[in-house]
Amino acid sequence: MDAHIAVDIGASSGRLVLGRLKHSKLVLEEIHRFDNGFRELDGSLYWDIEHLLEQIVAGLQAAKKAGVDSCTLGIDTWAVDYALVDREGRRLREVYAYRDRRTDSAPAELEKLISREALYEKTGIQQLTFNTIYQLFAHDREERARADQVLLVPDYLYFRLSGRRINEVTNASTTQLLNLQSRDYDAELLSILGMRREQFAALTEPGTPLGGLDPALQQRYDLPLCSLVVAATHDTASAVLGVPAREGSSWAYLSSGTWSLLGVERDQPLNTKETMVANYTNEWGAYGTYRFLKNITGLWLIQEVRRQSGDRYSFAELVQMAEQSEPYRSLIDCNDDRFLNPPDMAEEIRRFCRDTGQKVPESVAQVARCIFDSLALSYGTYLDELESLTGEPVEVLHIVGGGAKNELLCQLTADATGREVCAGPVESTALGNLMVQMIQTGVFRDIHEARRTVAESFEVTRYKPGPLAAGVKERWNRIVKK
Ligand code: LFR
Repeated sequence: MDAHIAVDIGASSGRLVLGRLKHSKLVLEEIHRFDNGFRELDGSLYWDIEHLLEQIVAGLQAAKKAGVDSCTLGIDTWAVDYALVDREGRRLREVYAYRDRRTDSAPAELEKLISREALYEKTGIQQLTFNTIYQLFAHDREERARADQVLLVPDYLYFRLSGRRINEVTNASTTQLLNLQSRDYDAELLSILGMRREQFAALTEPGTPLGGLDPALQQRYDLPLCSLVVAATHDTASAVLGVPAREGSSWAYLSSGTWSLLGVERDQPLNTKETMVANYTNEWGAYGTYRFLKNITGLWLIQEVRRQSGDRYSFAELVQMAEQSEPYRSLIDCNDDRFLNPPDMAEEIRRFCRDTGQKVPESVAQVARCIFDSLALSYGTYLDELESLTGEPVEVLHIVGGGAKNELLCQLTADATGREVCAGPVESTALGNLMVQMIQTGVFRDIHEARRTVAESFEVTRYKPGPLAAGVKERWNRIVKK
């Protein structure tokens, strides 16, 4: 089988990408792209999961039209969100979106039942109000008890395509319910939630073959013959696999999309008191790795400014406008909770600047500039922190994902981190998804060979650090919460 398809769905868009090895190079072709986003229904935020399924089917039909008769298929999406299904596999309700505010008080409530320290010691997962543990804790009790199984979003999509139920591990770790020692769901945490182990499926490693599509689906829609392979279903896990890093070099990654995930790949978790206080996570990776990283509110800031201005400007235009705007005029603490899902992002940014006694960004250009400057400065702060927590120097920062094509942000990042930035590939998530399929089918021997091939197949752009304007770091340190 020489055709491989990655279904890669992020918070704002999804795509089906066809990957093939041609003359020792990995060649990608986007065969279908669609919008994604959550919407409000009766005061709650939900994803339109049926829309995603329809789009996967439409993408597979497009692949067939393009001449793909048989292929392997892997799926990745964002993390933490879940479907509850009954014994027959019927969904009990729409899938909540993680920015829904029903979990605001959940961390404090749960802390009455288990301390933050104990929770972190067991799981090594950073505290984010939307982790599945908090979402399940805040979920309607009766419905939670009635659920036959909890399937995270990509698990659910695999289930709907094949009828098979799994909990893939890279994503399952973001539930904050897995125990690092036993490498399974933690019995105490489940009992705090009033849940049973059987309500979760078997933990399944990336690279596990899952058989074919549901035959009824395949015939009804005239789809290619697909062999499903379990991808690293958490998009960030796939994105990190797709980093074209050289073996033995000291590198960190920044997976830059709706979120900015800044971290290093390790073969052991690091869950000390210090890493807990600094709120770093140890998400499980493919092939025995851990992603030691921090979530930084990423391009979501600019995506929301754009959306709320009625999509008046393209992203490229916003970057261009920001480029011509005064640098470091106003700065925001990107990880302040107020930016999680405000009704008006530009207004919230202005309010932050007002509250912290700074010049207020008035024009869209000034708001965009404030976002890019602040993101870059965040990366600088957290990269230094990361180095000191791991005790290992980072020489190169690989930026992958959509943010890698934002030249302004890449240069600002090189300046703010004082490190060489290697930007690209943009499609690292789809690549990571494909790499697992290609390792499973024997195209690549292992992840090292796959990464070497990615490095040889895609151009990266290098940015050398320049000097930071005087006084910027001091101003930044004053406004950012530690
Ligand atoms: C990125 C991502 C992050 C996760 C967030 C919510 O798309 O998967 O890794 O923390 O979305 O699921």
